[in-house]
Amino acid sequence: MEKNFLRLLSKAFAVLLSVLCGSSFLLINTQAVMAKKPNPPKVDIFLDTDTGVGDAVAVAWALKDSKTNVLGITTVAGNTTVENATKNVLTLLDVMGRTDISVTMGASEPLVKPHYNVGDVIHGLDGLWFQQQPHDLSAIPTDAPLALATAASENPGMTIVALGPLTNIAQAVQRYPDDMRGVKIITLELTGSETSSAHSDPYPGGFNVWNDPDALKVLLEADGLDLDIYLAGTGVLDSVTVDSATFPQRLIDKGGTLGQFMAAFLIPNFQIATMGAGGPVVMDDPALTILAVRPEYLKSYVEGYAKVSTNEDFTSGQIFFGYNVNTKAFLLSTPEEQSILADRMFSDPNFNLQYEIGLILMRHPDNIKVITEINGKKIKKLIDKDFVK
Ligand SMILES: [Ca+2]
Repeated sequence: MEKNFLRLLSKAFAVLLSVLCGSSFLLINTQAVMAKKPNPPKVDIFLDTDTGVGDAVAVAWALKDSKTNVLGITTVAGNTTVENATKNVLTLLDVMGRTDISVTMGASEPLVKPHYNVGDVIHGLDGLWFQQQPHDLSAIPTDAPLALATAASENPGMTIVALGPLTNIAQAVQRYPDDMRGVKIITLELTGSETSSAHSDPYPGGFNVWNDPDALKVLLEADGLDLDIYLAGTGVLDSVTVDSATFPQRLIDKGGTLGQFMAAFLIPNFQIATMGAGGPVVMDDPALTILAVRPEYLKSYVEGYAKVSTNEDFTSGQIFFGYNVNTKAFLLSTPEEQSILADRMFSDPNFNLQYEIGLILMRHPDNIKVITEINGKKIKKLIDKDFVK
């Protein structure tokens, strides 16, 4: 009897133990499952684009990336007309089945300069090497500054990836300064590639800034708005390349419908970009977009004060960037003021050069961050991985 009781007791204890162990196992397992699938918050970006071949790849990458949330797209004249840029974006959204993304057609020409159609040479007459599908634009909203400002006010600290001339963004800052306060803007690019220095590149401030230097000027002079402007420095994106022959072929073989669509406009673009010679091609627009949503790949930048030439001559769009005391003071003062200081240095016994330079530097805070180093290898891998399975 006692034996039976003991046996029963030990059995009950065993059951209790197994239940306890089981439940704690369950508990641990639940925690493991919960730890396994944390929902990483997506990075919100707004795309402003003059699509354009490179832009199309960048927009496609952003829409495919699981960590990126595209708040909206505005279009601008640059690589092609704004109507073409808009139709090209709409074509891409159709191909990707992402017609849920809002598109607003923006500026048809720069703030001051006329729109030049030189981009046709590398993007084709429609801006996408004849891959554009017809679209009726009559129902597309046309107030891009309002679209940008609305998104900025609803998403404080929003990042705008500026893939085209900065016209829409400058107009948004002019019309809605309070909404645009604190916006982060990441854009191309100080000069061309490492093989074309500031002096040999035909577009000394990059094609987009050459297109609309007055728009960059508006942003650089937007005092008190705390704009956080990042500009890719000279050659800094040059390590992000794809091979002009194998990449389109792999898109065709393994990239599905989107891959075939992209290859159709990349092949002629790459032929022109390499002058038929083949070899690597820099993917600067996708690289810039990736930097906006993967800040860990942005290894270093230099903060300073910049001015842009708005002269209608060969300096148009050239960016002068000062990051040390001397260059900043030079950019922030006129030659007349510099002459007066030189005179006073030898005539005024109380003259204090450091104090005077300090006063000049206080005229304007730093207004730009120039990206100087990135993790190009990782970015390159990401482009390859996301388009070619
Ligand atoms: Ca562009």
